[in-house]
Amino acid sequence: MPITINKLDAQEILDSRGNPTVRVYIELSDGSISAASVPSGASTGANEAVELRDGGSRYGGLGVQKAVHNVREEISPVLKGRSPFDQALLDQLMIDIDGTKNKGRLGANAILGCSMAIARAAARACQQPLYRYLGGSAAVRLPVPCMNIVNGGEHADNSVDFQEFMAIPLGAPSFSEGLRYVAETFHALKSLLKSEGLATSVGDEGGFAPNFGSNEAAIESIIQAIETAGYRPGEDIAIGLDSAANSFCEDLEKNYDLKWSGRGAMSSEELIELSGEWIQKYPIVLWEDPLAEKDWNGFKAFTERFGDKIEVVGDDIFVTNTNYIQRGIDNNTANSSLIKLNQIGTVSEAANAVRLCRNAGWRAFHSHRSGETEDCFLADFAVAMDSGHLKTGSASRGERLVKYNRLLEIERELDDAAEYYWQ
Ligand code: 2PG
Ligand code: MG
Repeated sequence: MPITINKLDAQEILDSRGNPTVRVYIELSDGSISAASVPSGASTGANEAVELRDGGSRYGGLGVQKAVHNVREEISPVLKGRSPFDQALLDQLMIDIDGTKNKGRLGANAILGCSMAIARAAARACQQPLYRYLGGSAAVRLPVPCMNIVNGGEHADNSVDFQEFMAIPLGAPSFSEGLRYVAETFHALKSLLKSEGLATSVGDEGGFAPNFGSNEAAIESIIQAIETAGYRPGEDIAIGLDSAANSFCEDLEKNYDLKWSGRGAMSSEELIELSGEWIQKYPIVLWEDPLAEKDWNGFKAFTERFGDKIEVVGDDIFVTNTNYIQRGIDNNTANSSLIKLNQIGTVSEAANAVRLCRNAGWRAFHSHRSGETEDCFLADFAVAMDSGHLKTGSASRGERLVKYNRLLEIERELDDAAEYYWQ
């Protein structure tokens, strides 16, 4: 008897910020039950797939009971009796039932929960780990862990304009060694902050969130921490940034405003000029959202200037959507796209986005959301897609560590077959 889907069910749970999110349960005809939980962002792109929220007063309007209802009443009856191994077909069916361009009727949170749960259940039915089921036998590369050790922007209540400062262990010989390099740097940074009388409390993604005087001060402290931990900046550990520039550009006409850095308003050209000075001065190898999502021309100018030296990643501008990524490829807007499952809403569409990047000679950078759960789907997905790097927060907060620990587990399982390299 071929294995089929018996039913899907869902439940409202809480994410790492204490806000409601969706967990989906799937039951197969072999009696197995698998589950998956959906993350949620704070600095979201305008064109992301829609997270369905209930509104009203319950949980400040953030409840997801409608999405839960849609899993039970709309999605489950249609998927019942179908094969869990037809991921692309089932994802397309859910897109069709939803019937909107942005998954706004059923909710991308409802659809993604089902899509992830289906993949997990199918892997289990094949008695394969999820990364092997989704990626095949060639999926043996562990991603370089780009660890976000300083949080700012919309992820912390501090005086730092940029959202993320990542330590990237590109010179490490293996994933576990790379993770050790950046975890040791995290601890060195903590001691350094303490000695300077700065706060060591953490932001949404587990990175420190002190009141640095400027973005440069944050970068310089990280470089010092890398050295104190015994590593060579730029060779063992390099720097990655996510400016999340939407957050300091309310309106393109009114320019960018790095308010905490005391530099005031500046044009796209001036911001690119300043970025160039920092790229000269610091060992930066990756820069995400250096400009706002509407600033396609600025992105292109930035990529023309620095794209041969560093990875220029589009997050809010591409929202893991192949239509926007294709436009970016056609216009040389960047040379890499961030990949967030819930920005697009199905596993198949996220995998298509990765393939599109690869075929164009771009990189694909896998990412968690600032609101996360203990689900470690992302770790398996990043290995399956062979994209070579991911970001899933700092060396603190369980919802971040669970992904790194899952990658350690995968590395152990792959043993001598495990690969690790930066490009
Ligand atoms: C980002 C993400 C993840 P959020 O901007 O890259 O770090 O943040 O989930 O808040 O969009
Ligand atoms: Mg981002």
